Amino acid sequence: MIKAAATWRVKGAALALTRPLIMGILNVTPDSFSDGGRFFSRDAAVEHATRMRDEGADIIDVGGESTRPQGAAAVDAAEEIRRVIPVIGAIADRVSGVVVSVDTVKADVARAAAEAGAQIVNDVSGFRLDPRMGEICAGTGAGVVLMHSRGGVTDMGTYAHAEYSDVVAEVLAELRQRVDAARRAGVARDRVAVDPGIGFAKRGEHSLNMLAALPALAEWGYPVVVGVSRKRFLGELAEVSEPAARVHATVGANVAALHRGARVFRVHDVAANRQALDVAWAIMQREPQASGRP
Ligand code: PMM
Repeated sequence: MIKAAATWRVKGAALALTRPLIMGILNVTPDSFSDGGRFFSRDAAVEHATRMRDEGADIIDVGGESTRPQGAAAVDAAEEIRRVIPVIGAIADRVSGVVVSVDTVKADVARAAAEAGAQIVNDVSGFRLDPRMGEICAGTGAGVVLMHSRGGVTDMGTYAHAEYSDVVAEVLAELRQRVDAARRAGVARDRVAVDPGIGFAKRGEHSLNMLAALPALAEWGYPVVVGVSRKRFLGELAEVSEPAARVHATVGANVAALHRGARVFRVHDVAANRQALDVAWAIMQREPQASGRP
């Protein structure tokens, strides 16, 4: 039996994990792989966040630096702040009923985001790339997502570091080190969530193995986040080359991940995932009836 966390504490709120949580993706990057440049203006970002909220998103994850596989461009902290802070401030002010998260690997961006209203820091490097991240997050009281990856922002989305002899054992060991580092820096246990980093330094078979192994990660007792949305391994499995057309593949992966212990789902297509996860969850809450009668 999986020993699931009941709540995830974030800055100023406690998120009940009594149903699957959806984190809607809002990339404010000119080069994001699947929605490149479309949500760059503040008003357009607020509009998109509002729509995701109305479709059932619990969290809006705002990111200003892409990790896309085909030549992600590193962004300095000043440029990233210029992109994400006005959007985070506007969502925090104008979109009620959602928690705002910042997708960044930089402590200066995390601090500015927390001041602008972000309640979660989602770090795809698991505090690996900026040693001040733990201290800043501990100080702000943010909830944190510690994701597994290898390499820097420009190559973590590639296969440059995708060499494993036992992917599950190695990813879990490396992620465990990130959790221990965050805890040592003072981040409270109930503010930590973990993410296996689907597609980050992982080929398709590695991502599938990590999704299959989610019960081992959920055993740690932290909420498990997964980000499969529109990713390349789904395109390979379902033979769909256009990322925006991978919604059905995404839903399939998320339902399987829910069943194996994931509780927070980072997605582009909120409505489809909300429907599917709510239905799958309702079925999972029932005991099997022995008689077979309706
Ligand atoms: N994937 C991307 C970006 N941020 N954060 C978490 N926690 N988990 C992920 O899997 C993840 C992430 C890359 O996807 P995008 O370019 O569509 O945002």
